[in-house]
Amino acid sequence: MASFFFDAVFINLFGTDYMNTLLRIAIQKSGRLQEGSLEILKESGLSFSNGKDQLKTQARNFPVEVLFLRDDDIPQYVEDSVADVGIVGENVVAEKQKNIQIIKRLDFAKCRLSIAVPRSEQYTGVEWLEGKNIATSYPNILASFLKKNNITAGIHEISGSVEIAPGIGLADAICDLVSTGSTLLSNGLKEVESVMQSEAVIVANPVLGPEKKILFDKLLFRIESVLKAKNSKYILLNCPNEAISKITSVIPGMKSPTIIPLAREGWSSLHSVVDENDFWERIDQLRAFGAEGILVIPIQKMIV
Ligand code: PRT
Ligand code: ZN
Repeated sequence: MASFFFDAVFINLFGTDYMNTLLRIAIQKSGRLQEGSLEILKESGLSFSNGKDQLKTQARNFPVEVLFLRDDDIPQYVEDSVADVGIVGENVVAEKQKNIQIIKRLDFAKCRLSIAVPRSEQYTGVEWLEGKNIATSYPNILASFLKKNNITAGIHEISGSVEIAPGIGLADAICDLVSTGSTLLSNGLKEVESVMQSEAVIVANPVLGPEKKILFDKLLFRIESVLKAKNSKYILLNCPNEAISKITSVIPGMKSPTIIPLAREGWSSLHSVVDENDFWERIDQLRAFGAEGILVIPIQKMIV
């Protein structure tokens, strides 16, 4: 009975019988990408269990199977079509050089891949690296950075604790991920070159079949709605009627703001959407134009 209902829902939702087609999504099993990956899928309406020792699970309400993997393996699995799509750091995508496409940046797990040297060194510029030994877990990215800068240096590949390499005499410099910079600081290193910026991305196999493509487009549409909502705030304020046009020019909203007259003569309530990034600047302008009683509310989903 439960299974009949499940199949019937798929047939109704997608217009065709998709019960045999599952979109397989690979996400990190545990680590820095796990929480953000689960959050974005769950906020996109997917309901599934994610027990500690689970290798895969099927969503209860969308034809998706989630695979829990090591992040380094995700590009290979997507290239081999073991997974159709995956969520992984741009740094890993660039390093692994697989035949996969970056579809969307996801605005979490932001970091940079940087070169760092001991704080005591007089770093004069990229030419300082000539003839030096650099420890890294990202030999391919580092090699193309050095080539681009016409530097010949030794690349010493290590898989973890890269930051200790100069201290134990293993290398002159390191090339590693940095977010707050505190790991470099506590190991007596300073960041001298930024090699690449990175964040979590959705990657896909470039040749998804037509049924999987439909499922992926549906999921992507939901993910985009979640991301847009995260970057926007719903704003309500009161203003004198003569300020409406100036205020509208500052917060034009999705199409145009909603304006509702207040019981108080000559005043209106104005509702709109404002971009998170220039939020404080806008608020200052609104106050200068006479806006009062400003309320700002998070948006859960945004369908434009
Ligand atoms: O087990 P598995 O192989 O799946 O995980 P992992 O241990 O290889 O990866 P994990 O979970 O550490 O990182 C997964 C991804 O998170 C990376 O590939 C990046 O895309 C992203 N990310 C974002 C980071 C960082 N920020 C980060 N700060 N990955 C690692 N770090 C490390 C960095 O290597 C260094 O040791 O954190 C330290 C620096 O941090 P700060 O804040 O001190 O600068
Ligand atoms: Zn890893």
